[in-house]
Amino acid sequence: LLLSGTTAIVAGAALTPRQLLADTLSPDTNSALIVIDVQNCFVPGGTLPVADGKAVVPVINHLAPAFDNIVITQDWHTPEHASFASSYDTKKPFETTELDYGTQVLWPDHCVQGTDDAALVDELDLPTAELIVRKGYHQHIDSYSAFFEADRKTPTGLQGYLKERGITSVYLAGLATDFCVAWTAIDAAESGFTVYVIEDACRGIDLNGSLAKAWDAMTKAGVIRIQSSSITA
Ligand code: VGL
Ligand code: ZN
Repeated sequence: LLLSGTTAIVAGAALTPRQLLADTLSPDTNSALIVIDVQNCFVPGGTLPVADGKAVVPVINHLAPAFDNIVITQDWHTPEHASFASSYDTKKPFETTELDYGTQVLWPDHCVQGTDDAALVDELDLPTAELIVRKGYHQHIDSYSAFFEADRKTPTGLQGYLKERGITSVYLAGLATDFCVAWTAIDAAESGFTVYVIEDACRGIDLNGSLAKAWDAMTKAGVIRIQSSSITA
């Protein structure tokens, strides 16, 4: 954050003096809230529960009316997906393996297409959401990011959707901070969007220090860390 008089330059985007002084952000018609993987699998009772994961739901529901544009993502794996430990003879969940595209963390079976585990959390109340992006549906490629799959080459189409609709700023919320939120945030920044991650609208897995590493990588990529209290309609 470079402060020069009354204007701050954040990753190329100028915040107006009003936004700076009032310490608030007002999403405009060129902003979108991206709600990442708030699915039964990632909350307590699911197959890959994130501690306190359900706490993001009321925060996101409260934020939603401030946004003209809302996109939802769903982790959406095939049975026997390459990211499941159970797909390998000798692997246990949270170990890693080497795949064509690099090191892959192996997870418990989770978010299998069409199951109740993969459904959005019931209490999520986003009637105005325009698009649901599903990802991780290629058997041999994982996809934490909502923009590019783990081979870092295969696009999901989300960048085209947002750019074609004139979206320039994205606000991220959901699960998990250190995996799908972080990868989505970094890809969004690299794709030229102004990116805000709403910290209290996210929860992390924190596997071997992954949460601190993710914030570090997001900050280096120019992602802006904010709290939901900064957002006003
Ligand atoms: C996620 C691990 C595996 C996530 C998805 O949504 O953060 N994490 N699949
Ligand atoms: Zn997954």
